[in-house]
Amino acid sequence: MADLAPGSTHGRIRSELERRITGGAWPVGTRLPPEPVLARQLGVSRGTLRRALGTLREHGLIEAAPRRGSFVISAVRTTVQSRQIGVVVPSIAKPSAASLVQAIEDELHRHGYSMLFGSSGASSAQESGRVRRMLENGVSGFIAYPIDYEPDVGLYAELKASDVPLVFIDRYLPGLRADAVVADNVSGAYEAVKYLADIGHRRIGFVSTDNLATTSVADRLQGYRQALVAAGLTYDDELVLWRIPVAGAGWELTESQRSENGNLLCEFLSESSPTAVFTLHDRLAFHLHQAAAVLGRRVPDDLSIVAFSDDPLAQTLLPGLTVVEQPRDRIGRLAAQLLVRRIQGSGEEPARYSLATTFLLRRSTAPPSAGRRGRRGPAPPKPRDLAAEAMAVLRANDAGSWTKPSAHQYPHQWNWDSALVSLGWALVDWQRAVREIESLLHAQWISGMLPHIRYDPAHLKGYFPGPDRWPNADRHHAPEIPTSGISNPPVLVTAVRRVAERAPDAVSRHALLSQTFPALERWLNYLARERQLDGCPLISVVHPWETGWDNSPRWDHLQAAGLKPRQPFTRRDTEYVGAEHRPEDRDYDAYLALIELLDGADYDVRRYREVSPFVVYDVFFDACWYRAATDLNAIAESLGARPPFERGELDEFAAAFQERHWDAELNSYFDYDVVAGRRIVVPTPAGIAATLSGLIPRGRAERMWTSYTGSSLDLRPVWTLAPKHPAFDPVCYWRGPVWVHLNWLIALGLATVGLDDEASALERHTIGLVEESGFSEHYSPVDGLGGGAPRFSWPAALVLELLGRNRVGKSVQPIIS
Ligand code: 2M8
Repeated sequence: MADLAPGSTHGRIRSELERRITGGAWPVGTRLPPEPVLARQLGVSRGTLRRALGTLREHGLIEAAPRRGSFVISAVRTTVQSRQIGVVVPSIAKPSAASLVQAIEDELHRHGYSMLFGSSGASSAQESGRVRRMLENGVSGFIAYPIDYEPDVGLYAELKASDVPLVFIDRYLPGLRADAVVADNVSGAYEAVKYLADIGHRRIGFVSTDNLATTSVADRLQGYRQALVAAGLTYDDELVLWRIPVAGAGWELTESQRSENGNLLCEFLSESSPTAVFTLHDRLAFHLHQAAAVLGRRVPDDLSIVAFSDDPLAQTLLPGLTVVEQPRDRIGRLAAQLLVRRIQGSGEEPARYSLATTFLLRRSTAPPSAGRRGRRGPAPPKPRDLAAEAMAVLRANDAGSWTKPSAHQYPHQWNWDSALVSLGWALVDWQRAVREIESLLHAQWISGMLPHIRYDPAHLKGYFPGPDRWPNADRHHAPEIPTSGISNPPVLVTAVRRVAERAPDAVSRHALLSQTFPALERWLNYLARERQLDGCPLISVVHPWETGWDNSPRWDHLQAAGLKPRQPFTRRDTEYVGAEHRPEDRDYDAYLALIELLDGADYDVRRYREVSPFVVYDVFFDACWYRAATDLNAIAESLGARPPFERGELDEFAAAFQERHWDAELNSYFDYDVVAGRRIVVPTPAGIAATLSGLIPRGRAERMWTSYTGSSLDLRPVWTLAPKHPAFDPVCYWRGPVWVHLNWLIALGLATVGLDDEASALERHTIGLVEESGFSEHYSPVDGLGGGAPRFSWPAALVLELLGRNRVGKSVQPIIS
């Protein structure tokens, strides 16, 4: 396969030939050596050479004369681009393609472009053949509708790598960062299925073709599952038929396929007895309609049918088919506009556009008749809708490619929030979980540091401090992605591993792991190398916000320094949340002053420690790092790569962890103040949470947990400061309240050391707390009442995660399935 990347063989050959022409070695009029000779001289295949020659032709340097070869016609490269666009679709006969292509062509024409059309059939060989031929003919970019089974991902990756403008339509290739314009398949399917549930159906089926890895199919299935959850129905394999093969290239079915499909559908209707079915597209609805007729079932009296609409067939069926209409005209037009913008050099980040669908209610749906509802016994009990509420919170806080922790109080992307929130998304919309992770990683600094906030430039007024408080940070990250200058507990690696476990298929799993791996490795390496002081392998944490436990009494020693920032400031955090839930002004003075010191040291921890009173080894942060390193090693192994952290390095870290954090007298693990050179002995559950590292022996973990429960009186677990401590405050932020994400992490730790029953009990309790008090930022351990910001993302995501499996660590039964 010809390599198209600039630093690639093709790029090299093209530059070499260009140099000969522009440098005068081949003056205007020179006839180039015949292709086989030139290919041999340059040591490349003829395919690669042709591709390079094609580009030179595009640039106006050479011209091909029939049967005489290629001639140099100019020594100056012209920038005139071809006004032709390549459009490839599986088949023009495919109903979903025809109107898309029409819309694309109209729009391209409006912009002065014309279209070269290719039909990729059902084979990736044909797909890449068509694309390559078009490239040779000098198209300026592509709009591609990838084939249903095993599209040529490598080919499209090559196009991307060579900066050939590319926009996908209808579906996209997971893991490939390219523009894509698709219907909002998840919401469209959700709306249809939710409608069926709302009119009383309890046995709602889904009929699909077998290309579940195709994103449009996966997303419609996802929407189906989400609607079931929202309606309190349980996903039932029996009600999902996905074994129907995609029709051939000409969209035709052979006689035997027709009867085979008919049999499958009849079997499905008789054995699973759905009262309503949502179909992947309307041709399947049409066949289903026929199968129902064969069985003597009437639509909609005995069977309601809704389809995702692909073609005008929907309007011809009697009774008229209720459909989710795809905005095909808008998809085609937007794809063409985007591509033209790309060709004209727009530097926008690649984006995925999901265009809203329209639900068209016709006559193929009706409430289930009493008789049929009774066929499979009584309707399931009215479900609790905690999962639906949780999903609604996530959706409300969804900023597109990341989730705000809460709508007003925290309008940006937070590092450890997003990491944990991706676990919830993974259950309701796996691709969305991947986007959450990707957008976090896009904010990575050149050094590998992954900042604790990725600011949303549209909401800078809503939160203090903004990027202007980290002025020198600008030099360390991509200019268009403003960030803070500190990091967060590295729970992301563990989250990525879990999200990968939930991948819809092996290809997506591999794509997620292989694509995130390098960035995750750089982050852990940054922490292990750039945050080391005095040869100690533990991580130097430079700011209370970096720990995530902002105003925990673990950091009260900072107050002794009486820090004040140079620049004045106005807090915004108490505008939305009562001051009693928030840190004090003097805490903010210290936070801002530390930022000034850190920024002044240009984020170099060694320079910073010279001037700062705050450098700690946070027991929980260190534990998260160790867990992340072992998780990353496991990811590497699953990818067949060499584990990045060697045993020796991990052992050294483990030894330092025990030495600095374990207090044998108090039988617990504590933080360490690097500046004062002593342990910080404050009774919080940070040491218990550190069990997630796998570094704490079971006996010690058990004793810590028993001592915690023993001193917990009747309070809700897990308080963040012992109630006997003078600073205990049940409503103030990190000075006592219970946090759902911390409970989740502690349960993970308990399960890690084998305290499974304790972990389960804590998980159950946590779900109960949310059921009782909603999705709050935190909860009072005294009465369980919610505090801080409302409708918070991580309780929503983690409740979904907890409901979605039986046990931490031994996951696997998603609620939704
Ligand atoms: C809280 O921290 C931010 C600063 O990062 C704030 O108070 O403005 C903490 O609870 C932190 O752990 C959390 O990640 C963040 C967003 O939920 O809020």
